[in-house]
Amino acid sequence: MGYTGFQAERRGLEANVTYLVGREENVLIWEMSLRSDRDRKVQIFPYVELGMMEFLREIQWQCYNKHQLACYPMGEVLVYRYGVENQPRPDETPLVFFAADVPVAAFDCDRDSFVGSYWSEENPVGVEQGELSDSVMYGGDPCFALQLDLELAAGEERKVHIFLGTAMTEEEILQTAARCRKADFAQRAREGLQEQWERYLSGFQCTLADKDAQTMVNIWNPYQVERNFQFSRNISYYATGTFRGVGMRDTAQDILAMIPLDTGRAREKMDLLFSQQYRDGHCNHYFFPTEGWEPVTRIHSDNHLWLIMDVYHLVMEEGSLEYLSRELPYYDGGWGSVWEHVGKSIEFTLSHMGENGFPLMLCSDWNDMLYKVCRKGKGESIWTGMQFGTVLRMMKELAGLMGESGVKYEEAYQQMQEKVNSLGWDGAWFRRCITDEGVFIGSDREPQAKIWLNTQSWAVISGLGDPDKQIAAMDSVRKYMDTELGIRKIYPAMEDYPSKEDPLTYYNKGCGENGSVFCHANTWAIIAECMLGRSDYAWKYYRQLLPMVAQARAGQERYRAEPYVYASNIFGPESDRFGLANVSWLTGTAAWMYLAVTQYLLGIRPCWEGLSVKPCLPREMLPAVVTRRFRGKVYRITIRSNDDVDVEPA
Ligand code: IFM
Repeated sequence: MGYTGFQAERRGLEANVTYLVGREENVLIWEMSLRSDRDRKVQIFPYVELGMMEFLREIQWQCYNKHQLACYPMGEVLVYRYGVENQPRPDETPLVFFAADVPVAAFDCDRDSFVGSYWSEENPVGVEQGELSDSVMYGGDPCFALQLDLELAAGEERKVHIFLGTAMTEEEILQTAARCRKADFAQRAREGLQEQWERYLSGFQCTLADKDAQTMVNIWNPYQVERNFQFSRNISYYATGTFRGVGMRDTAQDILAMIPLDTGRAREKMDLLFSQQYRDGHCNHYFFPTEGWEPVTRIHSDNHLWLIMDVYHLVMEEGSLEYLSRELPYYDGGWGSVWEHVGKSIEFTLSHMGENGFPLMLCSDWNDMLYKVCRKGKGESIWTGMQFGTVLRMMKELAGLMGESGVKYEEAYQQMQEKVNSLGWDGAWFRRCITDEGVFIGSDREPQAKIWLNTQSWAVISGLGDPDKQIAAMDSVRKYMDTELGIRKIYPAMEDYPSKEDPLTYYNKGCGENGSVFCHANTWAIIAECMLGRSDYAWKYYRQLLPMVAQARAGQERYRAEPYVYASNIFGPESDRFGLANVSWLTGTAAWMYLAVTQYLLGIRPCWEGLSVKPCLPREMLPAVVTRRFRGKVYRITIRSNDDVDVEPA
């Protein structure tokens, strides 16, 4: 885990390169090993195209900003200095360096000198000529290129290390490069990484009959969880780091899956999120701790409620109320304990109810697209009502543990229950929201977008739906929304709804928010089916979205995403590209899929009294064995059937 390797062989010369970042230094290590079948001279040209720290600057203003760039040698180390005057945090803009642990025969710092005017990186002129020109660059387009001349004896294996790193000063660069060049540095970095991942992944391991599921549970799903947790939606192959920052709702959900694996890291992120909450209980929507930019202050009806889920899960994982008394700042001044913070979340929703008794949508709920139903400030979210119900139950339980009365939470829950089962019920499923004009969206009476997945699954998750309605709603999901590649988010997709002039969405039919298989929302359907005890449906919904299964079923050319990471969505049947997976890596699917399989299908859930084990697996998945770290101990759990489990210290 945590490294990438490439291998090549040509005319008797074998080359392997592994790239990794260890824990000790801010350095990308390139570990290269070479072996030749005969004595020969080999030249290596490690090369890096350097940018301007922010890609937008390079696109918009390269012609001017290039005046502020410098790239030059310091002994055998190359250094890149990016002019910092316009950087958001000038004091934190580092120098970049490039070094090797073998003698450097020559170098280039100027990209034109290395690549050549009108040449390309496919055939750089420096490589063709077999000699770099020792170019320096003060104003222009920078690069790092080294020329390493080696002599290999037949059969000999030679290791070469190259280091691409950052440091604040030239002095620090020299010190870092010296530490990197020590004989065992790369090996220690590799071992450190291995230990780190092993510690993380050993929190939950399973043996399952379904080996695809086992691979996802043991390795790739928690790996994706970690990447999401680390980067929020800030960087990926898709998101660019320019506007998404740390999203309140996204990050609060990412935290849910980090809690069982590393409560320390989860706590740190929770502290950060709570510092974006205002004294009235609402939260900033996105913020930018790395860039230091102003946050996006739009108020959405769901953001502040996700925080309660984090707190509840953390308390149950730790079996301690200690985090509730932690004092944290409010964004608009003052401090409060975490218990006070979450109390404010509840108060905010209670004081922002619409005229039908559901929470005001404000600037949309979980479903981004709904911002259009509430532009006049009157639109209401039935789904947020269900999310509210879910966290009210958590608050009631926490209040009991705190020795306080939970009556106000119970009363609010009952009021919401009454609304959900009357106004919220459409006859065969639950409605989704109410527009400013009082139209119920997600109703059979409407011509399009008649049924929405989230209000069916959350009617079960919140427990708000009457028992017969919960079953009817999830049956409607199966009847109208399920496909062989997952459950659609809405059905039917919208074309000109509510009107051609002002449509609710510009997404094409079957794409993204408009009727794709939205993988994140599928996770809640799995959980809901588990809560209803319907293991066959739950497992079907889980298995059909395993990335390797979806890819195999759709066909590689149709699916076009990695077979080991969850994608945000897959184009639905109403698109002519049904089966095309989009936005893999950074999606709330990772965290919730992890919860769905570990806490609901395998059913291993922390609660105040200890570890509750209530699996919901179909017969063909039995038996299953899990090891789970919990409150400092490791347990081995054998699931022989959903009613026959053994828990013993591992
Ligand atoms: O909930 C959102 C998320 O914040 C960003 N991606 C889409 C989701 C559904 O609209």
